[in-house]
Amino acid sequence: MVTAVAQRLAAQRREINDTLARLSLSSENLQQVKDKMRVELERGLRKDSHSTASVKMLPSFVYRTPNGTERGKYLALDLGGTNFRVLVVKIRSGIRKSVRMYNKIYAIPLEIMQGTGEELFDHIVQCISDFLDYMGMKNTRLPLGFTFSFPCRQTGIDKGSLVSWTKGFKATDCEGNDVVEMLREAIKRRNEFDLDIVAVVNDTVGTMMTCAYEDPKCEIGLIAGTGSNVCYMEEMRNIEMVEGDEGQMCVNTEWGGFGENDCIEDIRTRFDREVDEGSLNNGKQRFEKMTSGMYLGEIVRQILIDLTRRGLLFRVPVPNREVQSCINDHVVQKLSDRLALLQVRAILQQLGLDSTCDDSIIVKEVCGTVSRRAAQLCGAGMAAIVDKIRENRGRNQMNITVGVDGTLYKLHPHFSRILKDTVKALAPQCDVEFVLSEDGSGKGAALITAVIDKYLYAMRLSDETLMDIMKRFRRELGNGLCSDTNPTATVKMLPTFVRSIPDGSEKGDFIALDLGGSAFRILRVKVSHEKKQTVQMESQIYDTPEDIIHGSGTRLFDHVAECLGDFMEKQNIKDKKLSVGFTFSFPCAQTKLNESYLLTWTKRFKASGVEGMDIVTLLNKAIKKRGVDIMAVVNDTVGTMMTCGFDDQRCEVGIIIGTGTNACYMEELRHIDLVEGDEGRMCINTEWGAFGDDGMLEDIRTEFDREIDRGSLNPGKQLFEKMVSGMYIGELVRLILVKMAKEGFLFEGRITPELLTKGKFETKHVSSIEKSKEGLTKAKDILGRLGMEPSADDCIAVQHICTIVSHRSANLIAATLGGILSRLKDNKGNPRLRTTVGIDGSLYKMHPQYARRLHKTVRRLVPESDVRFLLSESGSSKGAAMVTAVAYRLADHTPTPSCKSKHPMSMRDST
Ligand code: 0WK
Ligand code: 0WK
Ligand code: BGC
Ligand code: BGC
Repeated sequence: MVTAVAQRLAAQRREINDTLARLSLSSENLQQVKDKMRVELERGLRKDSHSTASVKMLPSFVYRTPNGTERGKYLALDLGGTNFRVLVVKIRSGIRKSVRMYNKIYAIPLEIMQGTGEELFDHIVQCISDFLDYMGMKNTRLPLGFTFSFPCRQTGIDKGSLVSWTKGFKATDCEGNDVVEMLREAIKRRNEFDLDIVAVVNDTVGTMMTCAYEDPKCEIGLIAGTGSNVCYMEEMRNIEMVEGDEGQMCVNTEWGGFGENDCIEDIRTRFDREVDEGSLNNGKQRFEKMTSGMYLGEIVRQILIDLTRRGLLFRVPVPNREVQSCINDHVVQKLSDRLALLQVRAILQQLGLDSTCDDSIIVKEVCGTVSRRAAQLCGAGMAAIVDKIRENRGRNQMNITVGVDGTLYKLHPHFSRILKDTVKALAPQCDVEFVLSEDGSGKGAALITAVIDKYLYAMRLSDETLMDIMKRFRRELGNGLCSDTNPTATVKMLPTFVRSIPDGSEKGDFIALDLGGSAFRILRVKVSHEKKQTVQMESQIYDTPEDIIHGSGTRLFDHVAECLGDFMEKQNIKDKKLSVGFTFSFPCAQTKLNESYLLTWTKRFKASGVEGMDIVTLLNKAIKKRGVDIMAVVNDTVGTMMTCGFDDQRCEVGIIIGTGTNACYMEELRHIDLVEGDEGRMCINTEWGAFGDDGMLEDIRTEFDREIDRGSLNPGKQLFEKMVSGMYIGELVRLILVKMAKEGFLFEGRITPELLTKGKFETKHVSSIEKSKEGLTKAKDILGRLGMEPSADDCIAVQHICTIVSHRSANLIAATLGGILSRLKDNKGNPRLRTTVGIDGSLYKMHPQYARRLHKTVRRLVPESDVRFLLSESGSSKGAAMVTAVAYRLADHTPTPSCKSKHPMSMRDST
């Protein structure tokens, strides 16, 4: 009897051992797995075999690990592990180097994981909204790093299309789509806040960055959690899917797919195949299904069912599904632990399984075997990677650190040790240290955002900062208007003596000169009054060669006079006595419509002997009574406002965003101390280009802004203009490109003399590079013409930099315009302001996104206003003619009480 029982038990034992033996891997097996993994790594990197490789080796566009100089405040999302987390991360650099984080965990219900893509991303945005509310940060526009723990084919740091869902996710209409775009669209749909998604990273990459922040030797990221994956720093020369051979890039291996080409069928068991068949993505992620937390429990369950069916376990009959739903990786972890058998039985009890002591031993053994195999397989895979890195560097010995995260690694009692032992055994020439990531990959995502943003961070201005700039500017408006503070005010608030916008009664035949923008134009403007008021214009553009605008004032005005002579010749109006409206786009202290003293040159002009002089006198001297009469001098902003006022009576603000930048608006006369009188309004030329000349913007000016100023014709002046206007934006981008190239972030560190030459990278280049469709090709062409050979990702980075610089310009102008709009609203004492802003200038007109961004930010900063932006189709000269017509009418007929200037200049004799 005893012998029969013992024999039966021994036979059963043998059967169980046989079953478990198939899950036990010998060192030969593991060596083979390592070798096969190595082959698949290489195949994934090579162009010719990439598409069929089971290990996809996806470029991450992360070129280096943190170096402690990162700083700033970032939002981060962490999607794809057990928990979905939203985080805010504050990074300090230098002596106070630190990272402080606050996060909130949100559930992703199954119906969302497996619903539509739109529902999933709306859910994500809802969680962000809740988090921002909770943190009181709804109006803060922070850069965001998005940890998206699924295989993504990236074409840039902020562009990545989902290859296929893994783990428990299966949302529709996502695979093949850009996950950053899907998130952006969801944010737009919610229309509650705005975020700058700067980077999308895999959780392995985020984990590597998080650990590398503490340990610079960390160049590998491992996730052993719900899913399983690794990334590492590969040599660019080996990554054939990305251009460039210099330096390194982090590659997301997606080793979970290892074996999808049947290369590990020899070690896959029927239990593995059953788990695969029962999964959401049959045939996919075969390696993951043998190694990660989501599946270990399932493998154990399959084995227990098999053993039960064969009468080797739980001799009491147990319904399959029962066993299915209750064994998951947590159970496996518990059961593999040093738990006393009683406790194992207790757990099985909880799962509704009556078990004997033998059963518990067998269950514990099965769990141990399954998780041991998982750890060994990961160890074999890791050994392949560390050995590849060692060989990449041609070293015999190598120390390296692996940053690790994931519940399986963290919680399983033996997993990490077995993995480490396997690596040691299979890669003896590598001394591999495993560092557990304390803070998850969200921190890493923020660090990546910071790395990218290291140079650009300071250029990203949150709404809070913009609001603050708006307030500062608003104060400067007041200082400029008040006679006590005007002398020290940076925003000079220059009276223009234009008292109203066109009222439709203007008429006459005028000559308009338009000097100071990118083109010097002379126009003939006929304002007639048949049925309705119409304006006819003929114009001609004349050169303003460098030697003229940098020569003497006499030569400059003689040049203007010559051009005028030539124009009048061509117009056959030599003998006609015409009034001239002179658009002179520089800061002038006007004492009356046709007496205007140049305060200082700006933009490209630097003619001597003009600053402090009345330019009408200078021009008159040059034209020597050519039968023309200069009736009015206007700033181009004023001309633009008048031109737009001709079509829209509500227009009371004029803005130029061109070579230079400036704004004017209709101010209440009672507020203009520098002009007598309190009735009515007068147009004020703010000269906002000089905002910050007193150091008021030092907190937002960057090293690049300082470099621009140092290299300019007028250092220390027009500091605001130098941060935002067309004359400088191209140069700002060039300086950033040179800096990032010098630091090896771009162009593999190579810089041509052309790119090192000031002014070679123009603002028109920025505009064309930001064109969504052909922008990247343009970048290649433009840089190619500067002798550069940019890689595809260089072009993406260049486009990104152009976007940041031009976006800052639009945001800053929105803030100063916001200051004017809020003043206009207060002047009118209305709860809501309805007004029109006339606008002109090549940057605003040519740049593909500029206008949209400006309008959007104005709406956010000044919500209590309805602003219509009216583009001036015909330039400021029509407006100048309008002013001249008004001046002419006033000069002729009833003298309205002209307001006398109290400007110190007016005290001078205007001879
Ligand atoms: C924590 C990381 C997250 C990653 C997760 C993986 O912050 O990005 O996806 O670990 O571990 P799991 O939660 O899947 O066990
Ligand atoms: C066109 C206006 C002119 C103004 C110019 C500014 O007619 O008065 O100076 O726009 O734009 P920019 O040519 O500097 O881009
Ligand atoms: C995904 C990887 C991810 C890993 C760990 C896998 O299913 O494909 O992108 O890194 O899980 O979360
Ligand atoms: C000048 C302004 C002008 C603006 C736009 C600035 O440099 O100071 O007077 O309105 O450029 O052309």
